[in-house]
Amino acid sequence: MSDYIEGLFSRYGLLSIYEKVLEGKRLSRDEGILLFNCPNLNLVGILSNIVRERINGDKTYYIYNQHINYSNVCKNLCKFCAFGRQEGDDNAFEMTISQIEDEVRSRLNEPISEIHIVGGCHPSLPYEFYIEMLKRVKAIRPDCHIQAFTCVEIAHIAEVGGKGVEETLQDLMASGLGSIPGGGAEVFSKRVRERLCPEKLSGEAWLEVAKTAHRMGIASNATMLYGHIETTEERVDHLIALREAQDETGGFMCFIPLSFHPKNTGLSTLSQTGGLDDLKTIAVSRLMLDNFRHIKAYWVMLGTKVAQIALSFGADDLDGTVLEEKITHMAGAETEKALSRTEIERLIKDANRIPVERDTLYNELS
Ligand code: V47
Repeated sequence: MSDYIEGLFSRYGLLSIYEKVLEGKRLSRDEGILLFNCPNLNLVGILSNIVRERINGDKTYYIYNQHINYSNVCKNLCKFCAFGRQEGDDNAFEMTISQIEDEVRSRLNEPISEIHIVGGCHPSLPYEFYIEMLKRVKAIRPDCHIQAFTCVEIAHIAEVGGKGVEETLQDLMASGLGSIPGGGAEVFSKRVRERLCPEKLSGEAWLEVAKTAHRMGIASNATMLYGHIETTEERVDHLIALREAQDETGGFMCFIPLSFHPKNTGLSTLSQTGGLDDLKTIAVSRLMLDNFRHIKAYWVMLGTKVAQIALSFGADDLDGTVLEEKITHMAGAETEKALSRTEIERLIKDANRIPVERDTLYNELS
């Protein structure tokens, strides 16, 4: 390391973290907070890039996927969400199974490997709807992996069916569920949840659903919604709770920090996160989550420009082609709604990384 860089690490109190990162040692809560508070983004980026390249080299993963949001009707109505609606509201929608089938059929000519299905916690859709939806999608595209229902939805579907989480997961798996996306984690802090989403599943319960799934052999992702009212300490505690859960089960594939989009939400007076916070959050996540293999820069929320730079700040995954995303765009995102395979590959190559198309479980496709 040059004297100049060493001087900088020393000036910002990061020398011991640098040594720990080189030795592959676990970082503490205080070190996580120090990294978030470090005003020199480049230094945090250098540290995160060491871990990124040690785990994934130059590889940058993406997937050819399709998103389906089957309904925005939700009993939780979280303050940060522009997507959820009460039953009967003007903009409320719920797709019928045959509309969902049509949406899947409309892209049969594309080499999609994953169908990502999420919605609100609908108060009146019956248990059988979820089972039937999976079965019909799987019947049309048996080759596709279905990643569906956040841990919050799984707990809700279980409640609707009057069943336990394990039995519900067994039923969903038997109907075509392959894995679980990372949404609904928000920030686990009780303080934040009481203020922003008091009706929602607690952080502890979210983690319990994820760990139950992992023990049954169902892999899942994890997210953190940042850039609203959470403190730095609450971000770090969220990451540590995920790290501890991962120590127990090893079932998380990927972590996705989600930048808060305030438009049309109950928090619309807040500003959107800046590129600096976005990159630092990705970098610190990479450094704290030493037992997660993948960190995703979700371009739908970050925009393609920040997502591309994030590939040097810890991220090794760009998600995918995504078409018809509603959750972020209803919250005012002005980012693209879909990217072609060529566009994603160009973004990755221009960042001097190697594009690798993957399936949901991170098997490399040719
Ligand atoms: O659970 C809601 C978040 C999530 C807003 O697992 C918002 O690979 C920003 O989890 N601004 C859904 N975020 C999206 C999600 C996801 C996306 C892509 C890939 C994966 C994966 C998971 O979006 C929600 C919530 O945490 N959200 N409202 C908002 N205004």
